Amino acid sequence: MKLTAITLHRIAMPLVRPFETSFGSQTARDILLVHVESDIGEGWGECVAMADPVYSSEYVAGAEAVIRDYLAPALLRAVDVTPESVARLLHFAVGHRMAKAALETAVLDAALRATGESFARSFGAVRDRVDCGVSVGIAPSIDALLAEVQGYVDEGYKRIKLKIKPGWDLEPVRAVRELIGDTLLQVDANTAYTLDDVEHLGHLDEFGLLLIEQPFVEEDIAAHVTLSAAISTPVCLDESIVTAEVAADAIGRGATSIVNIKAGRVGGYLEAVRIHDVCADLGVPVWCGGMLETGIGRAANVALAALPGFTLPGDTSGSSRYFAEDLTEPFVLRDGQLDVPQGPGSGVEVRLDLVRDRATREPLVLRP
Ligand code: SMG
Ligand code: MG
Repeated sequence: MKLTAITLHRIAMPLVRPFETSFGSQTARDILLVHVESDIGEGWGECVAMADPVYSSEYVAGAEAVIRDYLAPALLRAVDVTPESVARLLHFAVGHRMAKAALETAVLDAALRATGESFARSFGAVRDRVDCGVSVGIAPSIDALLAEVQGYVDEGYKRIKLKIKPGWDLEPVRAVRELIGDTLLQVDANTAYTLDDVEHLGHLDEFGLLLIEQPFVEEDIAAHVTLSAAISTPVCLDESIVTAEVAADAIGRGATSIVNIKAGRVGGYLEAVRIHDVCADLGVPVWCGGMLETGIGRAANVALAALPGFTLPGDTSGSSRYFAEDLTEPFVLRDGQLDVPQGPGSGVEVRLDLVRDRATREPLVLRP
């Protein structure tokens, strides 16, 4: 396709409740949407970068700047853009995977809408509904945490994930385990621990957790090898896994026995599918992570989670867990599952009225 315009929308979406992790609390999602127009039609991508560079080095204003100044001009200059060529055309810029993923997803959406194929079919999905978990932030008290978890269990979520950090780990995990019986339970530290905490983290073994996600800093694969050998709870990498090669390496070294896949973190859905394939070849289960996406990003995540290797419930919760009103038709949890969109491209329609109402500035239109 020949791209004729790339429009960057910046919008604010209030969260239904604050979401606190080991790196801070957020009450609203500051979102960058990418809209591409081309000679074959249009498509949307959602950039998953957070407002601040605290989950990873990327942040939303930085993603917007690198798209505006470097990435979009490269795609607008190209005579022919395909979903498969986006990564190659953007390879000159180091990193910025979330920014690149948003562009690649928008191009993929446009390409598939033109042929009538869904994300799910194009990725290789094998199911039309996916099991869903929910990520529960650090709470003001154990009682508040238990009330929130009970609400999610009542809604039907198939797995609970608790955010942990030093000082908020064994006690909340014990309390939640007692509350939910044998419902699947896992924890996510978002890099908050160090090797000095290996013995302490070993006490998590008594709670029968599915996994512990990213306890140590993303560059330190070796520390995760040490922890994996020291505890029986499976270690799962999130932040560290940025390419299929890194995934294969970390698995080979015994750093991770389960992998969290987020398309934004790895530069797009094509690389995400490659990571799925590498993990499947190595017999490593994967699950779909989340970045508090609106329905636009969620549609693609749910399609990805329908691939055969995604054998654990994802952080693919219903729209109501995040927003009072979503940017698409809401994703509604039914029996702990979400339906995989089957329409062309992402299969969802963007509510342009809401994109306009929630805009924090005028859309930025970039042309060849
Ligand atoms: O989308 O439900 C969601 C959030 C899932 O916990 C979640 N994501 O490290 O896995 C993770 C975090 C990253 C974002 S925290 C602000
Ligand atoms: Mg995580």
